[in-house]
Amino acid sequence: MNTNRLSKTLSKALNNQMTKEAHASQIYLSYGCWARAQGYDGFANFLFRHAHEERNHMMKILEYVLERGATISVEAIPMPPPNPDNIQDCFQKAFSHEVDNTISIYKIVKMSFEESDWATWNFMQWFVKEQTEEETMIINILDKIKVAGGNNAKGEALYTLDRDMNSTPDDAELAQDKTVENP
Ligand code: OFO
Repeated sequence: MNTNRLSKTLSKALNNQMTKEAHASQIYLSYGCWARAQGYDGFANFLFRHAHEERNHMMKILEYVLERGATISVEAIPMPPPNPDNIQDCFQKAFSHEVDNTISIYKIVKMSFEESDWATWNFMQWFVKEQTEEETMIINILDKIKVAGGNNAKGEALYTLDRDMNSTPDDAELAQDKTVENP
């Protein structure tokens, strides 16, 4: 009896996405190491926490594929890119990686829609929301870096921002959760 509930194409796309999430984790890990070496312990703390989150995303996809009766093939994770030039560059690059991942998530959503695989479509909605949160979160951090001097951020402004990053939440509040009392 065939208990596989995923098509070949979706199974492959989800497998690839799993590797992409693992790659995202390695990127944050690598940027975190770079930040720590620069003395930006707060930014490093944030980036390490985020590496952990991306690893969790990988695990969610792995669990889903197995739950649907398909198979997983654990593949090699590409090398993370070279170190950023400065803290603004670090988060600009992180933002580009997130946008690239969002595009990949949207492709799977589209594929599941075209195949009328509503279970996968529904599963992927969690990732759509997560990507919106992550993009928003990095945009917010980039705004703060800009206030602290952008590419030339240094001194007390950068020190304070770095210290605040230790307690920066892992997820941004989205527009749909805002109210007039709490804009
Ligand atoms: Fe997996 O959420 Fe970012 O990339």
